[in-house]
Amino acid sequence: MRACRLIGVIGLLIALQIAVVQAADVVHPAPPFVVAVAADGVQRATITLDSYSYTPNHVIVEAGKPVELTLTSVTTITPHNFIIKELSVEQDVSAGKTVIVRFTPTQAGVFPIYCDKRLWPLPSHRDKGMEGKLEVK
Ligand SMILES: [Cu+2]
Repeated sequence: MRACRLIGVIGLLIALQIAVVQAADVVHPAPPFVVAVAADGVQRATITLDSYSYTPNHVIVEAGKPVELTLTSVTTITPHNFIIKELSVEQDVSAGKTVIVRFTPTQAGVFPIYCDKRLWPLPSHRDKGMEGKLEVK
């Protein structure tokens, strides 16, 4: 009887443990980053490029005001790029380098951001999750 009870308690503990691990695995997407408009009217933000991510990966800006994004790569070898096809933005960012891209979105919408680099025959960086979105309001 006692052994049964012990086994029951152990079973419960294991179930709790599994529940805790599963809760930790739930992905909580980072909230979108709303870019502030500076006194000079420019919307400035910094995006960190790593293998294989953009941080933040969801950026919100206003239409009709210039956007200035500082792209900082924190990789040591792997080159990346930053593409927003619909806005004709295509910028290479070498490993460990920082570059600035400037553009002015004219219409509202949600535009994909991605890195199309790939080491053939491996999947592209975008396929490995290196993508985000620019939301224009
Ligand atoms: Cu890349």
